[in-house]
Amino acid sequence: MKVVYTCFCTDVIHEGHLNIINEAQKLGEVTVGVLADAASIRYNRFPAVSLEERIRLVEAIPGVAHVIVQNEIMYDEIFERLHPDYIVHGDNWSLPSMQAIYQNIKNLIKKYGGELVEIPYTYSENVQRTDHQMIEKLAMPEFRRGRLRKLLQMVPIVKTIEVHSGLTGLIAEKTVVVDGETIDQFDAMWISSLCDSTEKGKPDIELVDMTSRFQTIEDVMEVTTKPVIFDGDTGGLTEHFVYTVRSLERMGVSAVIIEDKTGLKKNSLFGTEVEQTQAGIEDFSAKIAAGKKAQLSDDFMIIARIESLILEQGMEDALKRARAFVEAGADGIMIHSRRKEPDEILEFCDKFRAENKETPLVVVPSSFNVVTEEELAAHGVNICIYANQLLRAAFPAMENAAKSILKHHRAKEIDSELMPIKQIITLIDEINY
Ligand code: SPV
Ligand code: MG
Repeated sequence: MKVVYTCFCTDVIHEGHLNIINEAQKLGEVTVGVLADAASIRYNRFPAVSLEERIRLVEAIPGVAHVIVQNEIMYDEIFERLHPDYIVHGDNWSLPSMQAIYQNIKNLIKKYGGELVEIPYTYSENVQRTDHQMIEKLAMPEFRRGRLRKLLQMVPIVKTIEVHSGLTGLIAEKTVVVDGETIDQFDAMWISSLCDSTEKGKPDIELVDMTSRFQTIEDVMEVTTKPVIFDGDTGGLTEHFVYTVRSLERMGVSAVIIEDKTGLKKNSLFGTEVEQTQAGIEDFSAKIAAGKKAQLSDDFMIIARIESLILEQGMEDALKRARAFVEAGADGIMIHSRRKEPDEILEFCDKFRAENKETPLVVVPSSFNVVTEEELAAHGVNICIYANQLLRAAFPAMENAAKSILKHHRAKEIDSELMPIKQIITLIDEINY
């Protein structure tokens, strides 16, 4: 019997998959690989059902002899293990990620032998509808909210990018980078107070009210599926914070991060150049505890952000606060710094991890941007937030376009640096009905 292999990365079996198995069966004994969670997240999308359920779905297809787990997107381990005579795959190779997979299979066939059999992809109305339903499920508040906790179990570090609008949400949702045989994308989105305020031409001093901040969340959520972490500033009055927690939960936000400051909050990257007051440990612990008590869902997270290093209060103060805030019920700790080097952040992480192995750690490497995700993960960091880069990328590009038009009294000179009109009018998917 010939060894025939195909890999599925899906939550639902539709006629396209059945067609692949049908064709594969004609070639020999069929083994199906089910792509593991961590690999699915990087390549395609977050799985809406567990690996065990996905295995059971595939096992139930007539004509499937064996089901195994494919741990990596690339096929190296599969060739080493099975030496397949045939790799059966849909012929939808147009995306850069698919091109990388195609090249990988071709290279492995050169090394191990075997043959790639391409099956015309089934583009039926039913298949497209099933695909859209799978994506829509991920966007539902109940499902989206719990995704951050699941991600924390699945990936070494949750890569989070700042978004402040529907458009930036789409960038976070859809940007995939293929680097050789590595495929990568962001896991989650950060609704930054700095960027949300700046986008509205306002200072980052809790001036933009919650109703307006919630509208930004809605704008983002309407066009995305990835989990949202909300920058809750100081959380405001405890009496107000408990309402914020409920609203965020209801919207499907996964976590709020509140910082231990009181009075007029200014952006942390000003550090001690401006007057800022750190909240007392007891008061801030009470705010966390009140939020946790008000929370109704199990999966929402309240993360406490410690400003001791920003306000030059020292490492011991930061650690003391971390202990107290975890004790008060915080589901995670964010530690911040505005130093160019990551030393004090890494020192905090090492010291915190020495006494606490479980509580997720969050870091925002805006100033200490030399540090890599891998280094952070090695020091026990679980969530890395790129807190303002999309907004900072957009502003100089827009200002440059404005200046060029003023200088040349026409728009021709800047046009080559702009997105083509055809591309912008077709950028947004329309709903077909
Ligand atoms: C934000 O993005 O609004 C933050 C992070 O709070 S920082 O600007 O570094 O304070
Ligand atoms: Mg902020």
